[in-house]
Amino acid sequence: MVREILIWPDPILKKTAAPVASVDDKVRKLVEDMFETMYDAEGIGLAAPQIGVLQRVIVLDTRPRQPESRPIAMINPELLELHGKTTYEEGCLSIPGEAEEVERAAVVKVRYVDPDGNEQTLVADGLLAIAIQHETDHLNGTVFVDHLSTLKRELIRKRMKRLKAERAEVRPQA
Ligand code: GNR
Ligand code: NI
Repeated sequence: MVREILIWPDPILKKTAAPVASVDDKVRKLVEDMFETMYDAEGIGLAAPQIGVLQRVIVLDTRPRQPESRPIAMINPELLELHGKTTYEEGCLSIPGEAEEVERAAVVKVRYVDPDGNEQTLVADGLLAIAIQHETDHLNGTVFVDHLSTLKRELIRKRMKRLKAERAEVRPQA
């Protein structure tokens, strides 16, 4: 099921998500909904808080720009190592139409539990490394505009306020 994606600023997007206690069918259904929602919105990643679920679950698929990649679901991801620096023009499905350069680590080592309940570790670079950091930020109540200057962030806040007002006019019941 495609779920609705929250638009920033939203109080849910500022909260810290809770660890998943056990990987059961309910979590697997959440992962399925998150992949459907991410592909529907043509994103390369999605974090559970973006659909209003405050649990530490993210999905990723950077194949549009890294063909050697594959869909990945991470439960309780933990960044173990960060190496180097890179900048990339980031966007966010919760901040539509905005894109700004953000500095991140170039390479990350991440430990997570997969939907079968098995612990995994992955070393990632390129866009996947950036997306992992962008998604783990969401689990900690942070979005990419929190890495920008106050001036840029407040301009984007105004544009999102206008976007929300326009959407409310077009879909009064939503
Ligand atoms: O779809 C997305 N594209 C993207 C581009 C550059 C850096 C990060 C991202 S993640 C974003 C999807 C999203 O909002 N995930 O939380
Ligand atoms: Ni995002």
